[in-house]
Amino acid sequence: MSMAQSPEPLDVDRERTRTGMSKTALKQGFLDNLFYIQGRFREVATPHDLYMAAAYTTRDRILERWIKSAQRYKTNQSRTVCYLSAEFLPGPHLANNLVNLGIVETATEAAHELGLDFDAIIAEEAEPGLGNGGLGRLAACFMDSLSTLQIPSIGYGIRYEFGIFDQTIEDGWQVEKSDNWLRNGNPWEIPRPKIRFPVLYGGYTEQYRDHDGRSRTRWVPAQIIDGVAYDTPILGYGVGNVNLLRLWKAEASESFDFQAFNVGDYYGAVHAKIEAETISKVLYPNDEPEAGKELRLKQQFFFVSCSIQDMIRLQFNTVGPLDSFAEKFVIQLNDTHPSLAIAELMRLLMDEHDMDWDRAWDITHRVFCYTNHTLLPEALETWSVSLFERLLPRHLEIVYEINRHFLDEVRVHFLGDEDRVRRMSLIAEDGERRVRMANLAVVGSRAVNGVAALHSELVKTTLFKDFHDFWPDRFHNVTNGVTPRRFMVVANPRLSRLISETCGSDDWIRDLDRLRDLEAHAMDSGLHERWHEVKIAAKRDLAAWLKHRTGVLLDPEAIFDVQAKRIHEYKRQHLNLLHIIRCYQRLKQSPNQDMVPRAFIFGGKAAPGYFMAKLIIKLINAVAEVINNDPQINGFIRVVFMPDFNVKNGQHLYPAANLSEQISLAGKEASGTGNMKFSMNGALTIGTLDGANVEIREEVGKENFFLFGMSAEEVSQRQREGYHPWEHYAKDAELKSDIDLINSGLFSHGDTQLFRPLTDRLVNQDPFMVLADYRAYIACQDHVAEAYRDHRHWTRMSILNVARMGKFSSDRAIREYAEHIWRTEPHPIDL
Ligand code: GPQ
Repeated sequence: MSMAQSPEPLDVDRERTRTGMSKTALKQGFLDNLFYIQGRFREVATPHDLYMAAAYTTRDRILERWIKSAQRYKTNQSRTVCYLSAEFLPGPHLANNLVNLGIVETATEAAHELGLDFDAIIAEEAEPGLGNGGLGRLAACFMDSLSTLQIPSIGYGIRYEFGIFDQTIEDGWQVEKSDNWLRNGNPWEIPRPKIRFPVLYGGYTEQYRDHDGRSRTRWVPAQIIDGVAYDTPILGYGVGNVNLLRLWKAEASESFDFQAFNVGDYYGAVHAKIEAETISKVLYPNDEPEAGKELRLKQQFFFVSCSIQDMIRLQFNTVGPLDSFAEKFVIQLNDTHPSLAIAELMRLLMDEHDMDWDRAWDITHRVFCYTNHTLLPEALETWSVSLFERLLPRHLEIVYEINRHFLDEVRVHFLGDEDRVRRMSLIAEDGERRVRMANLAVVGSRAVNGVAALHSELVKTTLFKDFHDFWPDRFHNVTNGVTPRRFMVVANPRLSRLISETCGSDDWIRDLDRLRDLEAHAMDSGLHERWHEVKIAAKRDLAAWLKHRTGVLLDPEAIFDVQAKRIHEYKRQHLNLLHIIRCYQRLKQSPNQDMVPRAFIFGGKAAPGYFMAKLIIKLINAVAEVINNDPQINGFIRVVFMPDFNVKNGQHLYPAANLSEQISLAGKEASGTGNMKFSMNGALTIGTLDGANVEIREEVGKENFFLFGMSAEEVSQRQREGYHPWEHYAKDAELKSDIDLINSGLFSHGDTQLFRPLTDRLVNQDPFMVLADYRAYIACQDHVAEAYRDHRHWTRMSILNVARMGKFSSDRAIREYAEHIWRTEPHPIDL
């Protein structure tokens, strides 16, 4: 039974005493939960017991609002945004929920009076790592903003039993450990064992005639698996609205099991259970390139099928007939991973709900919208037709039929242009036939958007040029944003307090444009002093954290120069490394030079099968080992790799950074969102004109941004002309000596071959033009160092960066989706 069917109105007074917000109520709730849920008394409670009691006490207070929201949404028949995403990276819930409930101070005091270490309780929570990086974190920021903006919504995804691996560093290499995040239980989720849908795979299709004599298709599957809903409440900031993150867990279908039992195959039945459960077992740890694995396609269809069936159930429960499905729902596809939903909705409408093709297509293409997150060709999903057919025979028929209708239209519009038809087809015919998921997503959606202005432009002019020629109005831009609740209020309470005091209100937390009020104080020396103190305090905290975990000691007075993101060649961590090696060589050559001390901090995971990315991690650690232990360097520069960068650990990083490294090759990073998180916390950016960097620079002013490198246009021109990296290597003596130093074996205990694959690739191919941008990068870094010497000027730039970050709130992004793409309205739930 869904919570939307709660039979009686709430007894508000009873709820208030049970879930009150006063300190006394919080203390009582906490002790009750420790006793009745954890079965513990104070003296024997473990830190984990204390965390669970705190989590349940917080959840109790959210549930009241959740049920109210569900009731209201149901009676209002409100239009609902369904955000389909194979990844969600919400980060630990407790601190964020306390912020959104507005009870951080009360809870801190309550904990203090109970003699508890509040920070330790918060730190106890495991990271729900159900995503790889930016795409999954964006989904979580959007969920926060949807609730805060009071827009009814459901996030649909997979409840992976194992999320993104935990990264440890051993002998400088990344080592992956499985992430058993559910080991100690998950107090935030509510299982809904009765919200369960069958998901079909394999088998064949057959034609039959229904009682009206119409020809119909039946899919006879070879396997049926159940998806069971697990719900996590997503509370908005300072509002009564609570939306739903509904994640599906795969279980063996009981009806299927029985068949095995009946023939006495008990062992086989249990085996089928295990096989069924593998579907939601583990997240694929590839960030951008696709693995193309059968299990991945099964996962995608699994969550998509459950989600569409759930929406149809909700449609019947609230509005009624399916004709208004596209008015009741809008489905946002977070990249192509859920784009099978287009074929699945068609199948359900036609095969299960008796619609003809035209009516079903009319609903389908009006309900879907698609966000593209990459232009990298290797990251564009395609599935071989033979695999697709084996797993989803009915969906292949539907894809062919969509394609036939679509290509007919193209042929009418572009008479005789068969080349164009070939390019636009949903099926790639060169070599092994493959289904192009991006083409399916564009054809099946009424709106397509990129994630930053530059990216959306490139989407129209390169990747989807043919589609843009055909349907110019279908294409939009919505620049990404991040939630200031998580990345400012939760991560950086000191800065948040200072901003609220300076602006005289905390309204900026829900209206980030209000940060502009800081500009009036940008020259105020009192503010400068406190701004500096806040940053230094965060740097001390980070230094202590890193010392404890890596043994490396950083000087809080040094520039904290941070690059934290997935390790990928296009993001160019190795360009950063070349600068570090340059600083090292300079210091070795003239030890007495007056260099500004720097701490180079890296964080990020490499896909386990991405050899070059793993070698980059090894090189970072190898360079760190030599520099940190060189007595001549004497701590002037330090290099450290933060192990296991994730949402939780990132919260230590953003507040402490002085310099944010956003140095991807122009045209390659669709948006980036770390760039926004750093800048919101007062870091200055060194970056290329890529992704959202372009707009960040526009907002903060070019005098407050360290720009270097080729533009996207210059990049494509250079590539057209023919790019020869070895010419840079041959001509630039410093560049040559930096690369030669890597090859000398200095960083690898004399092994001159270890890093050869990396240096050879740079000198011979350099697909991301590291060498072409090297000189400009070094020069720009020299400007950074000079600028840092002028503390007053630096602090002013830092304040202005924060003051001008309003645009990059995910609230602004969601408002744009709501207005231009979804056409949804807020439905406030009063407190
Ligand atoms: N992104 Cl296609 C991912 O994190 N994973 C992916 O599979 C794809 C894209 C990122 C992209 O690289 C960043 O530039 C964006 O800021 C981010 O998605 C969110 O849009």
